[in-house]
Amino acid sequence: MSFINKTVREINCKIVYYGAGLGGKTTNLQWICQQTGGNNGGKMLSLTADEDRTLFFDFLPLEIGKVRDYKVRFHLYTVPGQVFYQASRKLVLRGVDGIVFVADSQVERMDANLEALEDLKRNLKELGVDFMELPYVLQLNKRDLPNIVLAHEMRAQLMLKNEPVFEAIAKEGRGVLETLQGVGRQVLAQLKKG
Ligand SMILES: Nc1nc2c(ncn2[C@@H]2O[C@H](COP(=O)(O)OP(=O)(O)OP(=O)(O)O)[C@@H](O)[C@H]2O)c(=O)[nH]1
Ligand SMILES: [Mg+2]
Repeated sequence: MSFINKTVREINCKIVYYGAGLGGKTTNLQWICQQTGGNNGGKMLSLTADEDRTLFFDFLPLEIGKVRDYKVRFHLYTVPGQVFYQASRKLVLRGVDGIVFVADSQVERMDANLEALEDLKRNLKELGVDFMELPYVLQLNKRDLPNIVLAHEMRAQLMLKNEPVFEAIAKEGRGVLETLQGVGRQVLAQLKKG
């Protein structure tokens, strides 16, 4: 559901970082913003509450290049992971073109990851989005911490449809751009089809 402006020949694609609270969604965008700042990156807008928890969303526009003479821009968003921001998450998902699910690798966060996945599937269904057709990648974040679940166990529990999986340490920028490229490639492939 990319937004195509024929007059100025621009296409805006919406990519949403989804996942449980404190998983590292905002950290991913901060890293991307740092890496791209000034060049093809725009300014990052964050609406935060106490202790930097996302209140409504973060937003980062990125210029990607051209597809068939149209300038393509990715609009990166994060949702607020805290359970009680359910309504905001659904709003942010409106018109989504691709999703990065940021899973927290810590043993004690696996239940929260699973709950966030259920929440994602429910919201997409309510918005009438066909998840099986949607560009989607899974990121296993916080691989630097000691008490983490083995990657293959996380895959077994969290994978939904044979999606690409990326291990990451978002705090250090590891795996962050790979994850973005993973979902971006799928979004561009959909665009070219359309
Ligand atoms: N050790 C470690 N800490 C991380 C990593 N990525 C993020 N963090 C930390 O985890 C905390 C939460 O990160 P955020 O990016 O704010 O998490 P969020 O998913 O946006 O959280 P909400 O906005 O509440 O949904 C911060 O203190 C980050 O520095 C990582 O790979 N390793
Ligand atoms: Mg956040």
